[in-house]
Amino acid sequence: MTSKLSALNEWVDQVSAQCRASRVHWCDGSEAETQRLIEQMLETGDLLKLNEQTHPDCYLHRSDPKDVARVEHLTFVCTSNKDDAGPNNNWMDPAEAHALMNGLFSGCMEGRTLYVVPYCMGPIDSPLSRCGVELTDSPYVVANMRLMTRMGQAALDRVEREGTFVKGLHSTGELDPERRYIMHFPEELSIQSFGSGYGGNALLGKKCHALRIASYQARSEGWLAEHMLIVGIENPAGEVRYVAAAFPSACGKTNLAMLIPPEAYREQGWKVWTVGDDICWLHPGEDGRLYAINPEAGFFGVAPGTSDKTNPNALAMLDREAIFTNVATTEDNQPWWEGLDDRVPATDWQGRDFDPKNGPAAHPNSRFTVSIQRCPSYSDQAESKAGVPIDAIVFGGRRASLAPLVLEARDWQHGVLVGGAMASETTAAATGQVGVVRRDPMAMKPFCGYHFGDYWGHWLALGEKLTHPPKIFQVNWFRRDADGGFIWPGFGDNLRVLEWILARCRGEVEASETPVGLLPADGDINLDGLAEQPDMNTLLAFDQAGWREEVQAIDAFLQEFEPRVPQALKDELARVKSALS
Ligand code: SAT
Ligand code: MN
Repeated sequence: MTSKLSALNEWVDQVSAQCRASRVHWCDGSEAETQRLIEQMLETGDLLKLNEQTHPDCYLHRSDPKDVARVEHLTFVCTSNKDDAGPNNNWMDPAEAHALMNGLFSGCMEGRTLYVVPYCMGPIDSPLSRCGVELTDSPYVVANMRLMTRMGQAALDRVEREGTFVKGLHSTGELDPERRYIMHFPEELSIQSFGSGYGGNALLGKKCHALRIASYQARSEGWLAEHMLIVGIENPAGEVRYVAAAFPSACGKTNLAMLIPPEAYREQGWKVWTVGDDICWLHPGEDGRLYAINPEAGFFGVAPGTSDKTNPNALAMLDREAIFTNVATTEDNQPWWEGLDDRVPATDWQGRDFDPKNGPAAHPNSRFTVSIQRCPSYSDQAESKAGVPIDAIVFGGRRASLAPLVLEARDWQHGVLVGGAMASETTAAATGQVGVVRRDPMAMKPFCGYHFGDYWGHWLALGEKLTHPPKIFQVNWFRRDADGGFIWPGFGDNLRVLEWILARCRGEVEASETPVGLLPADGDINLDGLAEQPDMNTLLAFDQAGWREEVQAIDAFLQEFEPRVPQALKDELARVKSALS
């Protein structure tokens, strides 16, 4: 393999010399390789074995306590023209960034093994998929990449065949937050990440490749790389319709992607099929529809709050062959997190004896990594080369007030405004304050690899090419009452909203018009079988005064992206504004 002179071999040689790696290991993705890596990590303490009886082949990783989330302030997009990165990204001049990173990488792998991790994002034989190679000194990253991507020999064969691939270089360095950078060079299709071992900072196939670099690549190639789950909804007639839905990190994408229908729905024959829970690549098909693939092969899900009640499918897949990061453990060494059940943990996420005075036992952003094939609702279309046809695109945020339970955009152009104006309360998935409302267009604020103005322009242009575009909706599961409690039950009951959405897509149900979009008419959201009737008047209220303020805020937000905001988007906002006045 190493004798074949290729761009890949040259790059591996150059990096291994620069980092002074002690060994180079080309990953084949085999079971035997994984077993060797795991044994080695058990020896070094990188992994701890969990209870073999209750959780066979499950491991716990405790990260450095200062390395537990994505670091948006240390994440850069390095384009030759600063304006191309846009106000939505931190920017650094590519030459400056390379000089900085060269300094950090120089000699950083002395005594360490450099792993060459070839991976494919998307079904291995799909023309919609794209490959990458991550060079890393972290065996934990290798083990996660094996679950999260199609990693190993087949991906390497495709890389050699195609010649082009995304080059990712990663080192945990000294895990020093002062020497930590996640750099993207979209014009070079490359990523360099130093100083963190955490998920989105280190598993480069995920946010770095499949969103930041891919969004940039998708723009020039005529497709979209989005922060969306993909779910198939099967009705009692046995027809499956696919929905792609964007929510910011830690807003329930994993739960929605594998929800269990309410009992009354199950009895009628409704089923839910999981294609993906985080990232979606959308390509226009020859029939004028939009087709989606999930570039990933596994889940990197938020553990806290996952329970038999909120997500039984997730629990079912987490009792075997999973890696847990920063969860707590029980006395008999089972993984545990807040919201799982009422047992009292023995050890917290930092390995200390559990003491509530130290805060939650599991880190609020603790995670599980598991193959999608272990999911009981795994879709038989998840490996489809052509992708699945999308009927509806859903944008969701976490908003205590104003945003109704569900709202339909009038058309694609209005839908782009609805997505572009999305706002949500921040969560523990990124370092920083939690619970502050911030604009998060299409849930892509941390992930769009180029200027948002150009991105919206690309969305609009793509929509024009679709003769059968999906309908676009906005949802909000997180409305709160005067006492601060959630009004909508959420979880499995979200299917009630998806049912309305799909009925709208098929023209089976009317909706009532407001200046900000279409709302369900009274009684059109099916509440049969709900123990408690939620306050639908509040959930579906149209608050004219509140929306007037909101459009002012949206207007001010869009201004930040001038002069690159598409005229059509401004026209759309002007239309909403005048309808509101
Ligand atoms: O960024 S991660 O992929 O680690 C998780 C997330 O924030 O969605
Ligand atoms: Mn995500």
